[in-house]
Amino acid sequence: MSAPASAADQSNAPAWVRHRALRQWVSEVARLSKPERIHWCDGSRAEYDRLCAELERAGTFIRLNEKLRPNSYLARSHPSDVARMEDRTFICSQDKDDAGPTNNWIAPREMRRTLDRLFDGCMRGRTMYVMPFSMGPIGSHIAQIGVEISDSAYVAVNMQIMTRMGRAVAEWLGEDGSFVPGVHSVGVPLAPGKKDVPWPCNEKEKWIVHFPETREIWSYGSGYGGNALLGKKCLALRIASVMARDQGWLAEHMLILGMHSPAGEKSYIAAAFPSACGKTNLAMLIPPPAFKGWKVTTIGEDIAWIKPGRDGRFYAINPEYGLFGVAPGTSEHTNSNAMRMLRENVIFTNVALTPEGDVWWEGMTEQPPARLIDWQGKEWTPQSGRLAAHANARFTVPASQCPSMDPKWEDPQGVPISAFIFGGRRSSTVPLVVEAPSWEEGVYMAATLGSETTAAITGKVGVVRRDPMAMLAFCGYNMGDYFAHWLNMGSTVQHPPKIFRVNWFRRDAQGRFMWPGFGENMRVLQWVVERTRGRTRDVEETSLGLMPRYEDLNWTGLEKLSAARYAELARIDAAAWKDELAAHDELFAKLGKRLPAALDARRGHMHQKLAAQ
Ligand code: O2Y
Ligand code: MN
Repeated sequence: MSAPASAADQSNAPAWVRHRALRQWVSEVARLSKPERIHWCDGSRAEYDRLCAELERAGTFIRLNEKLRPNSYLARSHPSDVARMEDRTFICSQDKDDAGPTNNWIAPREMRRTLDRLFDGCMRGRTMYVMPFSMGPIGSHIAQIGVEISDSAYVAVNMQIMTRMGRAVAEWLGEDGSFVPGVHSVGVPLAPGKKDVPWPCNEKEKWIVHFPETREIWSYGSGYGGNALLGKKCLALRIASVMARDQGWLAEHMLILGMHSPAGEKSYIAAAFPSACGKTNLAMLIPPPAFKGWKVTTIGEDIAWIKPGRDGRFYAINPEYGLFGVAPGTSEHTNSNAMRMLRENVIFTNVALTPEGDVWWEGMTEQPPARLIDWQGKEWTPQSGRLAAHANARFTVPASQCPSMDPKWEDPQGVPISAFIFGGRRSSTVPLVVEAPSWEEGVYMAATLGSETTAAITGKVGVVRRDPMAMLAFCGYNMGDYFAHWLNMGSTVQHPPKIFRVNWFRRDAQGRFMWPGFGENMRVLQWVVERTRGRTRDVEETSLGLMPRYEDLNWTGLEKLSAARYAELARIDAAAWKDELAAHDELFAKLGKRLPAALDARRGHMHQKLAAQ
């Protein structure tokens, strides 16, 4: 039975929406934003195809060659709307200290006044799409429901790939289920008779706003990725991190992979890396031929929600249903699973178009094609002296198409986690792999994670940015409180995962990468798994933690990586570490009084150990 529509119900909800408060909220947003029509997304294939056809007619989508890339599209964004915007992202807690010094903050009352102004009439002339979605398998005790309202059909089709979205979620919500509301507008009302542009966005104002206490998201002015697909960074990380703090779980910027040994043992690892460190490649790793009988499977490649299980272990799910992955650098050599995943049913954004109607991006092939249309729609040749695809060009694709997906990737109970890995892009200082001797020391390692920036997100290249747990841009509350939460979580389970730090990106004096990376990372992962199973007892105790000796890693098939080279990869340079610790001090000083005393003490301890080295 559907709730009877009251006079105030202007939500245009279909009968399958029985949730009175949801209808009421949609009516309120409609009254404010004044769309021409309201469409409730049912999540069907027919709806997806119809919206894609509309996007094609509007010039937003170019349909790719059906033979080369079936059922796939290319979208080109406005040049001002190409990435997440950290400087326009706000955590509007009541108390500024609850957002903390690493987040942008505006008082909620002031922010709501601004939003009232921005959203008043902002959807005029447009369709308002209402999208009930589930982050995680519908009904999983680890999953959460969100409802996004957006005036962008591009967002609606991307949300259908990225989340479990539509009628089934509204039905699961029933009459009174709880959900996180998110409102998104491209911020370009259409005057009567005015023709739309292919990528509407507001060139003057962009806002990505979170109210952590009331668990709301408002996004204005951008149609791109994490700014607009509100299930991903906004809900699954910023809002979920607050829920996780309050409810005793973890919402993390982590991939989850499965390690399957020739003896039939399975272990799951969750790993956090800042953006642009090859997370997707690691999540889909193909072991080198020498690792006969080993298999790596994928549960997720960006976000993990992790809860204590009854058996004293942490259990994790991937809350997403698709991937919004970075295209440049993806190739048969770096990630052949991804290349297979991208053969059909893909939305590409800001990649280049070939004369045959297929896509191309830097790194896809060794030789670029002789002619292309670049991401801005201009003629391109290898002599043009500019990128053909934008550095942050993306693909949106169903996770189910990834050949390495684990049979348990949709298990509502999640998978048990044996190890956490934290890694960054560091050309010096940080050794290949270090195991933390204790949970507390692991939290210190994770909290002080640093990574060199790349052009894709910041525009600046090679500057070390502290990115605690790879959550700097995604933690919805005070980073000091987040560290305290991590410290506490270690004692909520009997068997907390071991914690490791890795660095695949160390360079030699000539500036060349010293570690081959990609599939060869399997050598480190195997050691990690063996450590979690208590197999390799002999390790080197160093001032940074426990490290494998050369003979502890499996070098079969990579004998050219000599013991001397490994020694360089594992070297602890005391002078560099002095500077590194000074950078940790700077981060901790910034966090001030909310920094847990245990981490401050750890820092003192490390100073002593390194000085004694
Ligand atoms: O620019 C964007 O909106 C994408 S950022 C992104 C997308 C997928 C996964 N991770 C990230 C990230 O920045 O961590
Ligand atoms: Mn990410």
